[in-house]
Amino acid sequence: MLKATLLKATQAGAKVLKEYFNGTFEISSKSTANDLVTEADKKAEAAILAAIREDYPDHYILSEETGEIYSDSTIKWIIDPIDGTVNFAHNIPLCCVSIGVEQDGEMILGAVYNPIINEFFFAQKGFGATLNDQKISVSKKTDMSKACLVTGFPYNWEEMPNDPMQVFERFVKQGLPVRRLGSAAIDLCWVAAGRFDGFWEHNLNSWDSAAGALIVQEAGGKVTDFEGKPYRSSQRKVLATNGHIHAELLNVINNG
Ligand code: 2AM
Ligand code: CA
Ligand code: CA
Ligand code: CA
Repeated sequence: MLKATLLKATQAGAKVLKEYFNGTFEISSKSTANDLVTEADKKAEAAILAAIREDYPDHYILSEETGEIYSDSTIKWIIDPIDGTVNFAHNIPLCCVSIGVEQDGEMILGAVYNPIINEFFFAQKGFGATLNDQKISVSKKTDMSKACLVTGFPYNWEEMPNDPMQVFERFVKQGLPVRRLGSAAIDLCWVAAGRFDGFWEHNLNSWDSAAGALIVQEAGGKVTDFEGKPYRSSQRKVLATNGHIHAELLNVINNG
């Protein structure tokens, strides 16, 4: 069963995070000095892939450190072995395993587990979202001026529409609290749990958002790109809210 395999794979990855957290491990840089990968990312990924392969040897896999393992299966596993690697490398307990399962282009299962503070988020399409087996819902806030928001910034800075710094500035200048945790998957789950009312980020990869986006939707929230189009795992720009303040946030992102 897909769900059982997802849970098993998430636990296998999380076990590695827990073992390595606060310890000593090898850290290397990828594209830039702060584009990090640690021994733990690789070990967690290996454990996750082994758990999936044991049950489904021929499913399509997309995982951050390994890349794409192509197959013509309709099931695609979208994996971030550690989301929040920079936090992890600095002993900041905001990091997680994030695994989403997509079928024919639609997210059907998502799990995000932060084993350091023991928060396990899960969603199955049509069955709601949970945190440690308790049902969760997005916030009820309808007034953007009272919202608490979270965002993340791209690492490889480049010219792009809706310049991230200007978008950030527009919200901050309106006096809104905007947080920056450093893990997009956790940001999304915290929107799902109603801690934040909205999240946006400009340049995400599918493994950052796939599981979290389904968790937000199943918690009653809304996830789109910056044009307001429904979430697809391939999109780079992601806006996730409780639904009530979605249009207002889109407006600030696009128009100032
Ligand atoms: P990661 O920890 O898996 O790399 C926060 O803004 C998000 O950006 C996180 O989900 C983080 O995922 C991702 N991120 C961190 N460093 C990055 C980099 N150098 N390039 C692209 N994404 C990065
Ligand atoms: Ca990374
Ligand atoms: Ca990530
Ligand atoms: Ca990662």
